[in-house]
Amino acid sequence: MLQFYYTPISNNARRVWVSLLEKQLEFEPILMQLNGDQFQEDFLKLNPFHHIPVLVDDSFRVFESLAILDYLEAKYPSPSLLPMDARDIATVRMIELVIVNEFQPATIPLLRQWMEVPVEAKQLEKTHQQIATVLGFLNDLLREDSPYFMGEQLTLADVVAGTTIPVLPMLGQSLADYPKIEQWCDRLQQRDSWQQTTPTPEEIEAAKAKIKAMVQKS
Ligand SMILES: N[C@@H](CCC(=O)N[C@@H](CS)C(=O)NCC(=O)O)C(=O)O
Repeated sequence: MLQFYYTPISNNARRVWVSLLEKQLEFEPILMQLNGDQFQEDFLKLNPFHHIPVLVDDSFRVFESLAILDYLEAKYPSPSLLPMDARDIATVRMIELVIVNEFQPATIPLLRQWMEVPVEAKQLEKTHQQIATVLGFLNDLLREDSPYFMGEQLTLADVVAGTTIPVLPMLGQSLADYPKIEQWCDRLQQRDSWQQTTPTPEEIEAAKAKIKAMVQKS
């Protein structure tokens, strides 16, 4: 059976978790505390960079969340989370990479602020600009008459962006200026896979100290 190493408050892990659920795969969830357990010898054999998520499928292990999503799609193609058309495939990939390379790094100052770690006003202004650029880009790609980025089909674009963007209101960034994004977030939240993987307030509270240590290092 597939083994999935994760922690509940990780967006990087949640996108894999949602995909496993959407594909209705059986898997064994292995909860990591990230309190030092990621440096244990056995775990370092799975991922020498000591990060979750990790997926183990028989004798094969894969880490890096986007690589895991590619593996799941290729090995377990039904239901598919990728479109067929060349432009659509490229758009899905572009959204995934914008989230990972542009959006996630831009939110670190917001995480610091949320943890009551001092952040310079200039840095916050830059953060808000970067986030506005990402939100504008996503908002333009969503259509009023389609539930998801690729129309009726839920794809990895929704999975990756839709497990990351909804944290913004918790970090003090309203989505009110982006009604299509707000509606899309609400729509995703109605899916079982989103409901099952939404961190509870208790899990968020318990994770705060770890997040604080992480943002202070970054
Ligand atoms: N690029 C990696 C990032 C993974 C990552 O940063 N995971 C964090 C949790 S969100 C982690 O395991 N941190 C523990 C550590 O670095 O020791 C991916 O997409 O899978």
